[in-house]
Amino acid sequence: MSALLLAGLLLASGSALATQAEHVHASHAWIRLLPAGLPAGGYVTLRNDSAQAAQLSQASSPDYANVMLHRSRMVDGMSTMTRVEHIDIPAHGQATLAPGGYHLMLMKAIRPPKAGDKLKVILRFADGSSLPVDFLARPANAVGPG
Ligand SMILES: [Cu+2]
Repeated sequence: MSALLLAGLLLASGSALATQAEHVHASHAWIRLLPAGLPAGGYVTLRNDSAQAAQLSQASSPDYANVMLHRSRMVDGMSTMTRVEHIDIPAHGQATLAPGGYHLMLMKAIRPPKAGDKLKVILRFADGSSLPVDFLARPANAVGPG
């Protein structure tokens, strides 16, 4: 087998084995800070450029003791939120984490963050791969990434 052919085979198998984290691209990542140590909401758009669905299964941050995946929804006219096990990112599609829907719930800040800070969140996918993302901290009255 020629060296060139071998290199081609290795490249082909490499792309087939690409992790979910390599296929998912994060944008518009921001955190809404709330006063008095209340949990902060983390929001981000996750775009999947793969032909395979990806699944966000966990998140953590060096700046918060605990990060959970949550979903807000209206039940009988009241906004409630529940913990979810995972958030699907369809093949060639995206998942939008935004106020009123899916979000990261960041609890117990290790140092009190302030607006303008960049906070690192590590997103972990169903295949075990992980993607570090910088989130911009915004004040309580913010409605978007600014
Ligand atoms: Cu929540």
